[in-house]
Amino acid sequence: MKEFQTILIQRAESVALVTINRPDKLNALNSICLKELDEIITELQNESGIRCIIITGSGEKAFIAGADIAEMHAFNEESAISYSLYGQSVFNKISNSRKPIIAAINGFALGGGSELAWSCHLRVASENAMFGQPEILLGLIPGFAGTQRLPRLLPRAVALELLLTGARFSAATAHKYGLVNYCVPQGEVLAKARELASAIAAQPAEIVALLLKAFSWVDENSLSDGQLMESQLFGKCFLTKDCKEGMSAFLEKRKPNFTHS
Ligand code: CO8
Repeated sequence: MKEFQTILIQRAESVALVTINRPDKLNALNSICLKELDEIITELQNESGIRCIIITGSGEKAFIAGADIAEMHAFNEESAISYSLYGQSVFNKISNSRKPIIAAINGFALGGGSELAWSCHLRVASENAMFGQPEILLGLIPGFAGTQRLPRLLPRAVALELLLTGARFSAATAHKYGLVNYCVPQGEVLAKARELASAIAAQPAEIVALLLKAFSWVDENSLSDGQLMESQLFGKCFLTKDCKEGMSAFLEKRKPNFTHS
């Protein structure tokens, strides 16, 4: 298996743990890191033994403290656009993943770090996590879709205030806004993310993929188009073995034995 420079990968019980590993730079995302994240997400899509993915940051202090400012400092307009487009494509790969991806946010999640968290399907934060889109304070706007995803997750005025002021906000506030599913004591974030991942990994994988596909259309389509697409995907459930197994098990008053096929 491929060795990565900036990413650690552990696989256990159908769950892959991807750790952004630049603790001396608070896991800031540089171009190597982004490319490796791109590669590992693609690789994990194709691993039949993996049914859920967790992304976290190395150490107790940071999830990801943003895009690497030292690297961005040398950008011009062209390279900035191209890096932004590439980052967006990697984060889209995360949000369009057919396997659920959980962000385990264990500290600072700033700028690109927040944007990565917003692109995950579910988010678990530790009480010491600190969020924010501080790009404005650096003379920037978000480039990894923060201007687009945050207003889809929050009331618009709240999102705009956060983007305009660059204010940091705590995990408790993120939880109050509904931005994170859970806010847990420091040190327990991975355990909670694993608990959630195990519960999801136990579900029939093909059906989970269909569900994520249906869910991903919420932002892009009208209710009536979304309903049409849902019907198509509902039909596809009946092409899987697990669909028959799930309903047979109910009728036979036994637990389903899903084979993820
Ligand atoms: N980029 C590069 N290096 C970083 C970053 C970063 N985002 N964050 C921290 N570091 C480095 C520091 O430079 C320092 O390195 P060194 O020891 O070599 O000087 C090391 O990590 C430790 O950081 P601090 O000493 O600053 O630690 P503190 O505990 O004092 O502070 C903070 C922690 C508050 C998190 C502080 O480091 C900070 O403010 N970091 C920057 C946060 C930020 O502004 N993030 C947003 C960046 S912009 C962005 O993400 C845009 C995304 C879209 C890009 C689109 C591309 C075109």
